[in-house]
Parts: sequence; C-alpha cells; structure tokens
Amino acid sequence: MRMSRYFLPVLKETPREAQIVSHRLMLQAGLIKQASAGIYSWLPMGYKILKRIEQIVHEEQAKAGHLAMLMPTIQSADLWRESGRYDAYGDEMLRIKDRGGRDMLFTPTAEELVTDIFRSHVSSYKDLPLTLYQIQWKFRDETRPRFGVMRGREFLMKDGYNFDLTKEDALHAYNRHLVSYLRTYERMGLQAIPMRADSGPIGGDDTHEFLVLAETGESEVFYDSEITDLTFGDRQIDFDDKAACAAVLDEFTSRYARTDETHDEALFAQVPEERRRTARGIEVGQIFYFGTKYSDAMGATVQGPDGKPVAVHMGSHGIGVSRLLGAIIEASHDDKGIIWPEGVTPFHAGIVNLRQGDEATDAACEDLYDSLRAAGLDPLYDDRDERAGAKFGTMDLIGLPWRITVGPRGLKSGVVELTSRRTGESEELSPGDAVAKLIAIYANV
Ligand code: 5CA
Repeated sequence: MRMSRYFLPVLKETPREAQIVSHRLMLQAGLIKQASAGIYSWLPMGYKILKRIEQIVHEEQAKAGHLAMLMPTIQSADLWRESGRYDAYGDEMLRIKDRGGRDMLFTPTAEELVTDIFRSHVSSYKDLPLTLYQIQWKFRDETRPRFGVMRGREFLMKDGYNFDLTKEDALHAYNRHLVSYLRTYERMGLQAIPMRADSGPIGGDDTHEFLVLAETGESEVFYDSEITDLTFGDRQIDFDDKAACAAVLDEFTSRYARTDETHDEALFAQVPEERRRTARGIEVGQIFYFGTKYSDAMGATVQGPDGKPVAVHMGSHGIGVSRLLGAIIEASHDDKGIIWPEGVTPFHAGIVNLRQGDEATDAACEDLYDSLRAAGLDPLYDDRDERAGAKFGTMDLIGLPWRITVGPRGLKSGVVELTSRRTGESEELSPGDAVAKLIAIYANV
C-alpha cells in the first residue's frame, strides 16, 4: 500500500475523551472512530488488524477441531424465554420490536440460538463431540462503556459452544479450549493468564478468565509470580488426547491465580510471600463449563448408547476479538506510539522515502516495495511529499514493527537502514539483504 493512496486519518491533537493509552493511540493512529457511545467504526488500518486477529483465532480453532459458522445478530426473544434469560439478562440486553410487534433482541451471546440449531439437527450420541463457533458482533448495553474498544457496547467476540455426551467429554472440550487459547494469545504477542473466575449470567461452576496484566485493566487480580514464567510456545498438542490437554490445564492453572470475584485471602496466604502479586488485568477471554443448564431448559438431548435420551453437556468459550486490539496496545507501546507484535501488524514493514522526488531514491523505494510484495509481504510505503521527521513520527505512531529508511546518502554506498520499532536499533544493509531479513523474520511468525 502507498500512503498517498491510503486512508489513514492520523490525529495531530491528543483526543481529550481518551482516558487510557490504547484508546488514545487507536484514535490518534486513525484505527477507529466513535459512532456513538461504545460503538465504533473501524477505519481501514484498524479493520486490517481486526481481520488479522480474527485469522489467528480461526487458525487456532481449526487446529482444535472446532467448526466455524455464523449466526445472526438479531434474534427472536422466544428462544431466550425458553432458557429464562430474556428476563434474567436485565438492562444489558438491547431489546427491539419488529414491525409486527414481535420482541427481538441484539444478541449479547448465543447459547440459546446454537442450542436450538443443535436440537434441530443432532439426535444421536454418535454425532458427538461437536464444537461450533463464530466470530460475530455482540451488543451489551453496558452501564459504563469506556476505554474505547475495551468496554464497548457493540464488540466483536469469538464465541464457541461444545456439545458432549458426558461431563468428562465436556471437561475435555474445556481443556481443549484452554490449550488453544494459550497459543492464540501468544501468537498475538500476549501473555494471557488463565485465572479462576466467576461465571455471571452465563452460568456454571467451572470457569476461567484469561487476563493480560496491565495497569489500566479493569479487574484486580491476585497470583503466584511463578505463573508468569510459563509459556506454551510452539508445542504440538494432539487435541484429541485427553491426558495431554489435561496436563496443560494443570500446568497453567495449578498455581494461585484469581480475579477479585473469586479471590480467597486464606489460600493466597499459602503462596510464599515473595511470590504473591496483586495487579490489574484485562480480560481477553473466558471459558465455561455449565453442564446441562441450557440443554435441560431447551430439550437438547441425544439418544445415548443405551437408546435412552441424554441431555448434552455444554460449555461456551469466548475471546474478546475487538477488545484484543486495546489489550495488545496496552501491553505493547511507548511514548511515541504503538508497537505491533509481528503476528498482528497491519503491514509487515514501512518504507520511508527521505527524498521524495529524487529519481534514484524513488526508484530504490519502488524496487523495495515490489520485492517485498513479490515475497508475499505487505509493505506500507510512505511516498508522501513530507519532511522526514513527519514520516518517522507517523511510522512510530502506527507502530509497524520494521521500518526501511531509504535516502540518497545511504544509496550512494548501496545501503538502506532497517530499524526495529521495538528496540529502536538500526542496521545498514543492502536493499536485497533487508528484504531477505524481513522474509526470514516473518517466516517464523
Ligand atoms: N458466551 C460466553 C462465552 S462464548 C460469553 O459471552 N463470555 S463473556 O461474557 O466472558 O465474553 C467473552 C469475552 O468478550 C470476554 O472475555 C471479553 O474479552 C469480551 N467482552 C465482554 N464484554 C465486552 C465489552 N463490553 N466490550 C468488549 N469486549 C467484551
């Protein structure tokens, strides 16, 4: 992409409404624009990052054997009356009437609809296990929408639902989700810690939230510092292997880590004092096992091996897809702007032309642009007729992990400069070597 043809409405002023750094940077970098309280338009670069995050979620869900689908955002109230949640959900649910006076709603989550699909089409235990998921917009009429996409009213969520014959199988689905989420967040450059939590309106006893530690997080968290040494890395897990998934769950949840909702002072006191941490965290996902709560209420049964009907065991599992942009920025920025991890960056590298209009410099930039694209990379070429300082400022603000700076002086000795946004370190390389280095970096992402 050429900057001159892109739509990147970078703000010069600091937006006054932003209370936290991620919200400020998302507005300043031209990623989002507020449409109304807690509701945002996603501008081209913000949308690109959102799609990138979705893609990682889809890839990791596919590895776990979960099936992608899409359910509507506007649903009839009838199903929600069956489960009892039409009344129980309260003011967070946006209720709508259609022209025929029928009660509709904008879905805050989708347990009812997916259970209805299940009961309509699945009748035998032989069709289990089954996990269906979607990435779809949700609406919750939050009392205090704030912090930009962190606590929106409209937000994008990955919501997945497992259907299993037995509690044991459903707990395996729970573990499988935990394992796949660990990898999902790590690919986005995040450490998200599973913490025992409270299930709220979704219901059930077993639930973990995934928290990214950040001063601006809305949740207070308590944990054993040993937990931050754990990484999932690139382990290959067989998702059908119950023992292997359970072992990962044990590894990542056996140390004390709880949100304020479930915090237990007496248990926490058993953690050696030097390892006890109190901090704040951003909840980027949550997994639930709630047994037969919805299948009982809505008659979702299958014929078991003995021919008798059995209510299926279920859980639901969510990732805050749009919230993740804010969480990643909270975890990865400096005073100049965003620092995107390679896994989610909107463009792989920026090209800064220091002397726009100079024939040799323009030609070298065009060459680099073409070679990067030919290698399957997606560069953003700042070809505007702007001062070098302004170009660097924009690149730093939007946070591409790598910048190639091209100027007449370097070109005389056959080099360009490759700079890491994270460390600020620069290296002089031939244009060919700069391209080769970027190819190698992104081959491992
Ligand atoms: N049905 C279940 C799991 S599919 C469910 O709704 N879970 S949830 O309520 O925990 O939401 C899943 C994730 O969505 C949360 O972990 C959080 O990351 C994100 N989320 C929830 N509310 C908001 C909001 N108001 N703004 C942005 N993201 C949100």
